Amino acid sequence: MGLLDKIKNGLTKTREQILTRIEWIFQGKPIDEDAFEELEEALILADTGIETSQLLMERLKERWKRGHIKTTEDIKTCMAEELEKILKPVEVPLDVNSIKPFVILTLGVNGVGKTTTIAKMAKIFLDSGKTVLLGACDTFRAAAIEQLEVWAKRLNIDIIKHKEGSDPAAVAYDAIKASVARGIDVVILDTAGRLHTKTNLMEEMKKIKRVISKEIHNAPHETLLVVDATNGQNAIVQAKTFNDALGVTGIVITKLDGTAKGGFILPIAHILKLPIRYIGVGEKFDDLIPFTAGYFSRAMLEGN
Ligand SMILES: Nc1nc2c(ncn2[C@@H]2O[C@H](COP(=O)(O)OP(=O)(O)OP(=O)(O)O)[C@@H](O)[C@H]2O)c(=O)[nH]1
Ligand SMILES: [Mg+2]
Repeated sequence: MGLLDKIKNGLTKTREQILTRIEWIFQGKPIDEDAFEELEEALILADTGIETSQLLMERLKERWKRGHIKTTEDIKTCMAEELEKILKPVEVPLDVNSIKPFVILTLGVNGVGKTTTIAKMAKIFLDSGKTVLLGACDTFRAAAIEQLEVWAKRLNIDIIKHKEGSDPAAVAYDAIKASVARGIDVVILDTAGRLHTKTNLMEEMKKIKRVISKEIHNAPHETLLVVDATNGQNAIVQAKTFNDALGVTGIVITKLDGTAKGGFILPIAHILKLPIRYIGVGEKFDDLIPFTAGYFSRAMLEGN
């Protein structure tokens, strides 16, 4: 399956909801201001956010007034084009080539898909010829360390771990030391899924960052936040909180395959303006895909 088809497949629920709405709103009626208003409401329901939905509709109405939109097909095409314009600025691929070791600190609340995403990213880097080391900084529960170990075994790469309950920053320190000593290209640190509302846990993440930056100037080179698409608007709140506390440099959006809330990517792009590095559309290794605005927009609006 090609990348576009994979994304289309993953975005089926979101797309179906939007397309059904478009058909329903515009079917058998002339296209008028009221119809655009209804479409705006439908977008808000698809977690596109009020501000972003308004912007999108303004742009669509402008194009309608200029005579670009005469059919529902025109609406889909123009909407995909406007979506792409909003998403384009956050299409910034993660480049791990310039620095060695390139340190990635992975963050996110409970169960969003951090550990799985780390394994998928490791596979992408390995496939491009890099050496990869994992750091098990989620010491919150023993199962978390074991889970990362299972992935490392499957990928045939090393993992740095301590015992359950030990200091996550100490694991990070050892992982950095080991990656320098072993000449590793990319080191990826897993962290505990913590509630962002508990300040002491944010402090723990800050401590990890401090320890890393003392060992390698400018590290972590990527502070990567993982958010779960099924959380919709709540994922945006998480992104704001993590960004304010820790300075997020990139986002991965997981579980787009399980939700009709894919529209929440728009406020992430338009309001938070954080680079979207990858999107997750399933549980398998090759279900993590580099984000591109063009493919994503087409997958949201183009039928199969
Ligand atoms: N459908 C789907 N499932 C996913 C995706 N990414 C991760 N998952 C699943 O989400 C569940 C949680 O993933 P983990 O990687 O353990 O999440 P985590 O953030 O590390 O969780 P904690 O360590 O408990 O905080 C697993 O069952 C994954 O297979 C995705 O893109 N699509
Ligand atoms: Mg985990």
